[in-house]
Amino acid sequence: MSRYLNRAFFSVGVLGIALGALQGCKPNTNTTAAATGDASKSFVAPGKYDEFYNVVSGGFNGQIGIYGIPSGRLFRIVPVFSQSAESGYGFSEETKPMLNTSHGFVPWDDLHHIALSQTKGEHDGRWAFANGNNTPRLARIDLNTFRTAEILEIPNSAGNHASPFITENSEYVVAATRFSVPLDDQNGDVPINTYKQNFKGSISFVAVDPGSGKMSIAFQIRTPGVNFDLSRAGKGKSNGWFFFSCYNSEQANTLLEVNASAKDKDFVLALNWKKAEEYVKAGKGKKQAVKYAHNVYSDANHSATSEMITEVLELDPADCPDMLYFIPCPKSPHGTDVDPTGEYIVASGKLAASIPVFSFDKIQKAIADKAFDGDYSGIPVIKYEAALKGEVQKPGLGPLHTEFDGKGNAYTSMFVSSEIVKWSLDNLQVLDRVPTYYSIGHLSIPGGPTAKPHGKYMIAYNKITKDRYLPTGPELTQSAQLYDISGEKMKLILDFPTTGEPHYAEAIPAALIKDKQVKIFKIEENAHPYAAKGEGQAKVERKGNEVHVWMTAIRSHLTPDNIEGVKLGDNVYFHVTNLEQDWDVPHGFAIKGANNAEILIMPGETQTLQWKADRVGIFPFYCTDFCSALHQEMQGYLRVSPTVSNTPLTF
Ligand code: K7E
Ligand code: RUQ
Ligand code: CUA
Repeated sequence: MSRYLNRAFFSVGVLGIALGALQGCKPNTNTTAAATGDASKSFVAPGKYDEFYNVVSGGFNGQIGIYGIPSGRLFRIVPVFSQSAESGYGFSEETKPMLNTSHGFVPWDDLHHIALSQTKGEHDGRWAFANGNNTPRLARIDLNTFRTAEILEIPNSAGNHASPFITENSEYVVAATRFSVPLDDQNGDVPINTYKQNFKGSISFVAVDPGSGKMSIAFQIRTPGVNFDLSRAGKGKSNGWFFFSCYNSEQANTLLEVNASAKDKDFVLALNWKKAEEYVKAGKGKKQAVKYAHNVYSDANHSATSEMITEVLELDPADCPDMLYFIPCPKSPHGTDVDPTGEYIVASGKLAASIPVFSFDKIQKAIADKAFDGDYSGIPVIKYEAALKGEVQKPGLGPLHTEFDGKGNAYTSMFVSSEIVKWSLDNLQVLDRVPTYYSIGHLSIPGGPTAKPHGKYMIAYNKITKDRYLPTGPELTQSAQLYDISGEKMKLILDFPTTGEPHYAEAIPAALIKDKQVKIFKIEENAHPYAAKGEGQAKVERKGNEVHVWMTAIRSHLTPDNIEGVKLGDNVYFHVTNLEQDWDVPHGFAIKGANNAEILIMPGETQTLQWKADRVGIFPFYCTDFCSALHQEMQGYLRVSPTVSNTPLTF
């Protein structure tokens, strides 16, 4: 969410109280005991491992950061929707197709949420899913390689924010659009003020293949033109349902900060997806012509393919009764979270003074009794009181997101009052509160969204970091804070910087994935068409004005290392195979005038760097990753001659 949200609070004045003092986002600046913490609880001695891997969204850097908990140490940046000059992802010929979309090559996105795969409501350590909020996309990251394995574009969407929330057996990840828009197969050239007639919302159910993890859009549900914000799947007793927060039930198309906050209540949408599956089986779906990209990376071929898909199956709620229900929810709900038992649905109205907690049992009863308050665009609206367990009173200002410790407690982040509030799911009483520095967005407890949270730690992802770190010009580092939640009181134990702007994160016990990591790719299994599986296979060939180099890398030389006969204007493709079969021995490759960054090649892998011969002369190339005492010797030369020259191609 926007770091400027609190400004909206002031201009709208919805809370009707003097919040001006908070404008600097420093409600708790007496940096004494409360602001510092007992760092010894986060200490991981040199040479020791962390207890958890933390998979952290990178926001507008389009990447994911992998950190250790409790140390807060950064292990890896996984590029997902962004090109990475460090690894060559999105620059190499093999990975470029990953960033294909119906709009062409889109090498950036805004990544907000993480969902780790689950079996029976618990983490199974196979995949992480992440959303692209800008050009609507979903990604799957393989937790054995920590690489992006798949990217699926979402049609009929424009801002994939309510995504990628996952069902308890990873049957589906959802993707609901934040912006309602005219449908893709209609002429979108309509006046914006015809929003109410022409703009629609959509929720995609993306099926996950239980074996390979491959994603496909099973069906889409067309909805009224609200804005979907966040979501969670039901679990346990509520498995089979999804809950979405929606704002802008006013269906405003301008000045949303005022016009989308006009009504006292927006909605939580309760969606019965088992019912939706039945409707699909019964043939209620209609095929709609659309266009979206599906990109898959193959570890055997060491390359990605991109396919354009032209159809989606659409369910219209008008043909599908008993599938969708709206539940009124105080002003502009943001997070919607489901407790570990699946009974409680917690919705956080950013502009509301209390937190409503809905009961799944009561929702079921309300549906059976038809305890409705009319409808919204033909969808029944359940009476607020009929669905409500109760409200958490005076929790703080600007509730956003809630996580659970599995011991009957909930923890809600408060953006405006910069704090985390712990409360009891049983009696809805506030039990404790701690300041965050400052303006917290998401919070995360390892296993917090599963049926079996691990408790112990809680991490706050803050939007503003003034005065917590050495300053670095106008832009300050992003900041996370780690709390010990093993006792009754929450205790701050660490500040750690993060990259990008983290939104959600999910941590998983190290034991679930640490011993399953891929260490090398077997050279004999390398099915890349340009692999040179030994130095004897190294060669250079010309195809028109393309020059293909089958190159090998092994400590400490590149083969071939002298190439002549390249002509001005040629496109040179360096297909570099790393012949090493030892863990942690990548080689890198770059050439002067690198127009496509560099590539980093893992043992047994082949990656291709395209390079344009833009002038006559000698061009050095070399290994970019320090690989042995003779790393600096791992180099070569390429000669570029004029177009008319007779220099033969030699290597
Ligand atoms: Cu609250 Cu995009 Cu999940 Cu950020 S959203 S905070
Ligand atoms: S070399 S160890 Cu450029 Cu001194 Cu790096
Ligand atoms: Cu290979 Cu440095």
